This record gives sequence, structure tokens and C-alpha cells, in this order.
Amino acid sequence: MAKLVYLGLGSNIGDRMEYLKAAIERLSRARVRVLRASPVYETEPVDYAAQGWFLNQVVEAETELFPLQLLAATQRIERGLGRVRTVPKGPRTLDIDILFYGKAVVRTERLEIPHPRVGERRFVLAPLADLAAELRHPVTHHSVREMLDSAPAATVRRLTELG
Ligand code: PH2
Ligand code: MG
Ligand code: MG
Repeated sequence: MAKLVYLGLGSNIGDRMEYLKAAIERLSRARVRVLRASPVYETEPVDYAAQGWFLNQVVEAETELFPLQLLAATQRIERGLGRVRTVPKGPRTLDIDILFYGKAVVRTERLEIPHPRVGERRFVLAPLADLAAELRHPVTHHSVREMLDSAPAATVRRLTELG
């Protein structure tokens, strides 16, 4: 059974827009059918502030992959696009985070779904709200719109239209 998933993309090194485009192409080739892509936002770095601004985007996709298979696919794409892990939460050519996987709740050492910080991050919630403002968090039952309304302040600027 295909599951509806939401993935958060982020890039703050090199040609950020090209990395987002390449990620979407590669996801489609990795059995992750991208249905819709949000506008791209330019966003202030959070958690680890001494790094460049990000481009962030969220995609809605359909996949038959199980959660850990999806994680492996996203990590393969990150590596393929030159990601090197140095500082946690530091600069990266491409980050792909699994935000939601249907209504599933996964809490393991390797993978947490929904993404543990989805409710606090404007750089995820703003593009996600463009696609699915009424989507509800399976644990807190808050909608994306509600989470965005109460998320801590951080600058996010929409750069493109809904694609
Ligand atoms: N990702 C992080 C840490 N901080 N800040 C912004 N604006 N966008 C990100 O994608 C981001 C971040 C860790 O994954
Ligand atoms: Mg991330
Ligand atoms: Mg990540």
C-alpha cells in the first residue's frame, strides 16, 4: 500500500536551488513519487547559527518503501549530492528529513517519525502549510497551521511560487 509522506529539504552550501531540484529528481528515481512541491523559502539558520542561510522546501510524495527503506533512500541521495557530515546541524549541501509518513509513529534510535522538531521549525512549517495546512500531527493532533501559529519566531521568506 502506497503511503503519503512529507519530506523536508534543506541546503545551505553551493548552488542551493540546484541541490533542491536534483533532490526531487533523484527521489522520483528512488521509488518516491513526488506529487507536489512547495514554494522554496530562504530561511535564517536555527540551532546552529554560525552558518549560511538555507533554502528550504517540502515535498508531498507517495511511496511503497517502508520507513527504514525510505530513510536509506534519502541518505543515499544526500551522499550522492555531496553531503559530508561534520558539525551536527551544521552546513550541508542537501538534507532530506522525513517529516510525516502517513499517520505512522516511529520512535527508534535510528529514525523518529514524525520528525521530532517538526512543530518548532518555521522553515519546515511554512512550506508544509502551503501544501497541507490542515494536516494533523498523529501524536499531538495539532494541525500544521496551529503549529506554525505558535512556532518560535525565525525569518522565513518565500522565494518561488507553488510548483
Ligand atoms: N536544518 C538544520 C538546522 N538548522 N535551519 C534552517 N533555516 N533550515 C534548515 O534546514 C536547518 C536549520 C538541521 O537539519
Ligand atoms: Mg534537518
Ligand atoms: Mg536530516
